Amino acid sequence: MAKRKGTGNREPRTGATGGNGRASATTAREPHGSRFPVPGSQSASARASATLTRAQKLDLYYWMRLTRSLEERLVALYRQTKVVGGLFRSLGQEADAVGSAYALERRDILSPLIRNLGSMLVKGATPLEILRQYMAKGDSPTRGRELNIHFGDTNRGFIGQISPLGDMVPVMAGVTMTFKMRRQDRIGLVYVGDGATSTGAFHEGFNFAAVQRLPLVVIVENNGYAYSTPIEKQTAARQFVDKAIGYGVEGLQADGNDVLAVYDVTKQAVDRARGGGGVTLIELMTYRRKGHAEHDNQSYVPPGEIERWAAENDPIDRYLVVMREELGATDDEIAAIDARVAHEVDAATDEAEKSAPPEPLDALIGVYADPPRERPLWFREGTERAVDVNERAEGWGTWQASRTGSA
Ligand SMILES: Cc1ncc(C[n+]2csc(CCOP(=O)(O)OP(=O)(O)O)c2C)c(N)n1
Ligand SMILES: [Mg+2]
Repeated sequence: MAKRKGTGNREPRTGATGGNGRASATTAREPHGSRFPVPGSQSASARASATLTRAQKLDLYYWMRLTRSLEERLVALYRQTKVVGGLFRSLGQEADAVGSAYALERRDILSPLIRNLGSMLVKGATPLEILRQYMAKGDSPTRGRELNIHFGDTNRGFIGQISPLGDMVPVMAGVTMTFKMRRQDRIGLVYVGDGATSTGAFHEGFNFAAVQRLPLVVIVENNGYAYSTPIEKQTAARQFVDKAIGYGVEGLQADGNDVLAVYDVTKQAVDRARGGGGVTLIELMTYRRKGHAEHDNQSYVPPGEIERWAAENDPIDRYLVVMREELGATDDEIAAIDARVAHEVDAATDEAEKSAPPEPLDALIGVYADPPRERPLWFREGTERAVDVNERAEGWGTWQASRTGSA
């Protein structure tokens, strides 16, 4: 009888586990009975996060809360039609981006995707930039020419993503190759979704980075879906971390909704890369609680699945338990962080709302070294004139003729 595959890799794991059977100094912890175990209930002494200060651990909460609140604000703006283009949420996945980016040094570079807003915030992107970018304002980082979080700043350590899935893997292979060739003590981190692992670009980039032993960490964020495609239809592999075997690199897997486990497993891979040990593939087990984008009604998701993850495995709810029980965080302390986040998001929204839309000529700036100056507004004089004067080939007849059908 054919073995049913796929469902096994939807179960969240606890902590970090070696995924490819190779010897690995992981922070492996035995799963216990609970389906969604509360983090921190295991021995924590071997964990890298054990060396984080209390303030740093509270910081992790701040970044996750900021990510969620900023996205919630974006939803409100989207419904007011103030967001231009799609809106992509990381609801329920905030721990992945935040915990992993937190394991990097300032000089390291990461390449985020649409669900990694939190990693950009950790790296220094501001809520104001994000809001202006989503609202396509003239003073947004890309002057209104690119949407959502498609912008980068190498000084702050995040590079601008492009949409074709998997393509950032070869890009980051190139980035980390420069680190290696220049003998710089820097590493790179690239995020991909489960869907992106099926692309040729992912394979080529990964293989190249592995062969060259580049200082690169590849995070596969397994959130169960690539648009409407569930992972059972994405891969015949039992789990994504198994792909590490084929590339000859270390593979690790962690509970992506446990921010400390994400930090631990990323720090382990980062340290290996920094020490010359090459690429690590990390599979983070999480769940996409919203549709691919705000317009997607998730009709393809089995009933109850989203609600179950929301009720039982929310990364912020889970971390609040850790904060209270292990860090002794008080209600007042938590409320103060929440209030700080609310204030920052409100202030950034007020500021972003004031910004003007881009000027038409902005479209040319940064594209041409010497942008054309003559008749800058020809395209605003009407489609008819624009087509006739600039595009209509001789022999096509006149505009008027094409409209009326006369020769
Ligand atoms: C090569 C390529 N094919 C298709 C698309 C359209 N597309 C954009 S996002 C997406 C789903 C991505 O799923 P996954 O990689 O799992 O990331 P997630 O959205 O779950 O974070 C698809 C199919 C694309 N951008 N690039
Ligand atoms: Mg996915």
